[in-house]
Amino acid sequence: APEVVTFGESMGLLTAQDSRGLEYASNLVKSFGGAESNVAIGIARLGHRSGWFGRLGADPVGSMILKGIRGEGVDVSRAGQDDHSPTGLMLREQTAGRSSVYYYRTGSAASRMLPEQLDAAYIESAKILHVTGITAAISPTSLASVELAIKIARQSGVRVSFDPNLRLKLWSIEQARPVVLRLAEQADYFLPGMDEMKLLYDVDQDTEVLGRLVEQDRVSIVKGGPGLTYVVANGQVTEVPYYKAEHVVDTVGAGDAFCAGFLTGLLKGYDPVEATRLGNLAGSLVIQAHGDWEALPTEAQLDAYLNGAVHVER
Ligand code: KDG
Repeated sequence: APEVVTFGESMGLLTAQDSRGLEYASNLVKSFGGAESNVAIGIARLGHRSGWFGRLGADPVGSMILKGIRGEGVDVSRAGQDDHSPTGLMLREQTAGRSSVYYYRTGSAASRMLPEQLDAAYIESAKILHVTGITAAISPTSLASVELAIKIARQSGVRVSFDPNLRLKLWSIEQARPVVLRLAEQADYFLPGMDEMKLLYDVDQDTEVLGRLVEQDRVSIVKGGPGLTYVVANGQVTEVPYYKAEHVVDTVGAGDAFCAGFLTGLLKGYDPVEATRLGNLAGSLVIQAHGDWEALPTEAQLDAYLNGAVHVER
């Protein structure tokens, strides 16, 4: 059985290969992405068992995604393809250093997920359930599924990890705030970014965010401090510096890589600070290549990096 179970929407990803952007590009590169499947792939690459599920369309893009996630060693036995609704898509462009995404996911198969489709025994058999605010945002039934999955996990002693992953193209901050804060309260591990926390709490300073989190009875890991991640646990804040990334090419996926590294650290029995170091390292590696998950490190790559090995292949 998977050690970490996660679910959500994975979509086809088409990226413009032209610095003038999607309007002018003739060539788009095809891949897929989805915050939760990115995390599941990251955990599998780091040598632990993960499971991802979600609804996809019974269409070529859905089949590509299912095979892609399975091909990375993630258990997809609870995922399904629906005949009547399509796989969602996202289009992306990078122009003058700005990365923009356009979603085509309204009415997607994933957004039609129903709580009654959850396999409770599958969740109960995991050590950690990982969920995100994207799944909460895409539809009321999808939010109900997140809430039920958390309930199932808590009742059976499965730890709950929650990344708010605010996507303001999916809902407004006013809509997101109460839902995300309510879900965070039910998590053992809350994994937001500092920018997200400032929006959620409507404050300007890191210290204001940390001051509120430190009072709460859970482990909060706040990514995106000045060159560091804050670990808030047992009434204390610890700063864990980033690893230096030499060539940053695509920062999308950094948060998911962090989650994958952090959760893998927990599975290895690390404390939250040690697990955060692993998260930071995975994050710094994924942003040095294109794609949301393609450059997620394997266990061997991490070991080589930590041992300072310079790799020359010829
Ligand atoms: O974290 C990266 C994700 O944002 C990306 O893979 C797509 O899940 C996605 C979303 O909804 O934006």
